[in-house]
Amino acid sequence: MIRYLLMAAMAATLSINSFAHQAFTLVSREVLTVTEAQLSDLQKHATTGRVDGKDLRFAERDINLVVTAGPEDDMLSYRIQGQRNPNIITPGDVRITIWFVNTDGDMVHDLLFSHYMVDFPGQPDTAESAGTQRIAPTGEEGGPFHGEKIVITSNEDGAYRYFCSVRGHAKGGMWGNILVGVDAGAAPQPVARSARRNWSAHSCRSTSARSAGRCAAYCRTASAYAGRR
Ligand SMILES: [Cu+2]
Repeated sequence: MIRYLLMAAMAATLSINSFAHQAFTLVSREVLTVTEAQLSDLQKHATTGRVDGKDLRFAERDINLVVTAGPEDDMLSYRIQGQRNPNIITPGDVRITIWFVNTDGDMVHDLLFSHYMVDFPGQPDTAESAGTQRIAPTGEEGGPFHGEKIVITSNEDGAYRYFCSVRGHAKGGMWGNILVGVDAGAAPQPVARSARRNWSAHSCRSTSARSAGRCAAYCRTASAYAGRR
């Protein structure tokens, strides 16, 4: 009986995955604790992107990033290569290893990647996102810091976002754009022309996803785009 239930559960999971659209897949996750010195060492070995205004552009398909959250004077933001919430621009079919470190003294943060392309509500929808778990704050000045090392791979070219799912954080500005295999020039807001084709490929077109109400807001945006074509 238990075996039967297990199989049924597995079948249900598989059928969900068959229509779910995840922009990124989480390949691995590893808990991390780093001192300030280790953090700066990690930063020295990260892949260097080309900074161009708000854009942080990478030529590699295999990228190492160090992402920190919440310096005390600007808590609801990320820093990558010294840039605040940069647009991460990568080639298609990318694999990104991320050392996410919470340098905030008293707030929990996470780092999620998804196809979220509407304004963030107080509590963002985390369905179909991939990223870290919520990481505890330092508690003490100067660390050691808590974090997570994750590896994610892109599933489809497109314009996506990274954000913090803690209530109020993304709405408060804790998010950025990530463009995979599409070049939108400056900040892609709204989604750049070249990325539009990805809307139609999205699972919101599937009745099951729509009726599950998983991405209603996303679908509204998608049809708004379709209407403007
Ligand atoms: Cu946060």
